Amino acid sequence: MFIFEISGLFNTKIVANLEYTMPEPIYIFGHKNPDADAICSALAYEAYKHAIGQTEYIAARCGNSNARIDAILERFKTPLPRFIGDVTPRVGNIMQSMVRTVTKKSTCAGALELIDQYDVRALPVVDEGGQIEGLVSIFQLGEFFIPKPHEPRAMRRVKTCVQSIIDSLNAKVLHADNIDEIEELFVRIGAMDIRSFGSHHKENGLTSDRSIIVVGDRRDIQERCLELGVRLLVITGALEVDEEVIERARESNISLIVSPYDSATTSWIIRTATHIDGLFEPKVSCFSAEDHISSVKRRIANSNDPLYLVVNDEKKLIGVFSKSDILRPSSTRIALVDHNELGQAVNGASEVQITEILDHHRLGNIPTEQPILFINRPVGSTCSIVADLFKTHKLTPEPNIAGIMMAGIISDTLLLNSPTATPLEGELLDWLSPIAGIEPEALADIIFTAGSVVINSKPAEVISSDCKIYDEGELRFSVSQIEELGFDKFWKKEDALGKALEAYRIKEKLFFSFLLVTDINSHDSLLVVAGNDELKASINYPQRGQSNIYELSGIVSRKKQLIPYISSLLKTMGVV
Ligand SMILES: [Mn+2]
Repeated sequence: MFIFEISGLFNTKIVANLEYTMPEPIYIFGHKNPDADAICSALAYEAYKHAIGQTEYIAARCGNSNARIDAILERFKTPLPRFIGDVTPRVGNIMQSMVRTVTKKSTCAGALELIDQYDVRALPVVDEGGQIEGLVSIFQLGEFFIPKPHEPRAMRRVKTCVQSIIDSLNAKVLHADNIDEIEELFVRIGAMDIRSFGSHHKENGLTSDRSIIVVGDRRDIQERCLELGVRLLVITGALEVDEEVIERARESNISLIVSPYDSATTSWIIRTATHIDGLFEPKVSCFSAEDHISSVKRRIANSNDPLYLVVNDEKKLIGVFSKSDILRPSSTRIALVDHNELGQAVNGASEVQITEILDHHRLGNIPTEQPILFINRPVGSTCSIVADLFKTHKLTPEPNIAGIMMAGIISDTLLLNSPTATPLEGELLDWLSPIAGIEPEALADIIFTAGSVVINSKPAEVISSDCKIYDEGELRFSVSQIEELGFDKFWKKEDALGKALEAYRIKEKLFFSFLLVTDINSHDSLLVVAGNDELKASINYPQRGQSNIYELSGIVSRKKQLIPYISSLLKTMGVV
């Protein structure tokens, strides 16, 4: 039998086994363009989950780090969470990597045995290098074996080599010749009288050298076959063959073998020795492991293939899937921290299961199919919520995790100076500070002097570093925020930043884009606006001359001050 495992699948196999014993990871994601709280709360929530025994939760991120995040993680010796830019379910997530395959030289018997043993409806046909050649299904094999009385010749046809017949029958070889050549042969049982045998043979119009004769211990028929010069003589029932007959077979170079089975079984098995070459379907649908499930669903909607093949760039088979695999709900699960709007979530979030949301922002619209854990508290940071979970459950975080939670709190509340800060943040900093071994003020210094985004980044990166996109009815807009020690550096780049903001608005097709530049020292902000004149005219904060910059005295919080202002502004304008 010519069945082999495709090389390179062994690694996948091990992974598959591990996944079977270990639950699949549930990734904890902060929002796109993550800020310190998004990264810190994902790391802290992972630590909390592990502390309560839910080790399948793993922190992740769907955006790049920045100088502030780097400074925090360096101080607390913690690596950045793993980057996963897209969780859209793909073929690679659902395909079966352990695939049984056949080659063109495999026999029907071999294929049927695999189909039966592994309870599959089809087998991929590959070449010696593992490249895909087609698919053989139980329907195609059935077609070959179903009796067609009006085509008696087709029912006796075998396309194979003598070696495959020997293997299928597990036959004893008395004489064999040219056993590897693929031939089209016709099987017949020598059951009739010797007189009719010869004439019947002629009538069929088949040359003797394409005949396989299956016969018991009937010496007269055996000798007649040797005279006629048949291709293969098969003696059944493990019967003894006269030495004289063997000798004559050798002399006439006629292959002679002994089958352990009776004549009916033997002739049936000879037919199953037919090679699947010529029986399989060479036109098959191939997919890449990277293909999105949603697009595959559309592609196969009207197809009834028993199996779909997954190939790599070299056209080598790496997995298979069926229609039911693709229709099963996604097994990918994620938890969201520091956001609850799909527009801000990792790409593909709407196509996977969201198991939990921990947040402190306004409620966006995120429908779920199942009930989920949803904690949304109007507190200063998501790290406050996680730290409070540790505290309430009387769990002491590791010093580095305590420090990371302090960093999220300090960063989001500007060291408790933002109007978003609540009494909870003060209590939590008092609790965490001795565990982490650092004073909040000392940590605030590290965080806020970590480097000016305006100086260290290109204008386009300044806009995208902490940028959130919001949906308000049909309208989409973005609000980016950067925090600086004083506005001096901003004024040097004001023109470039204004242009980058407008470019971003056009690229993302947004109604408007805002950039909130906050001075951590004075707790004031400047607002850079990219949008139409009507919008600009409606903003009732002082404008800097004729520029697109407004002075927002006492405003430091995007979520608690600016977003509510924008909502009322849009209502006043009558656009939502
Ligand atoms: Mn936050």
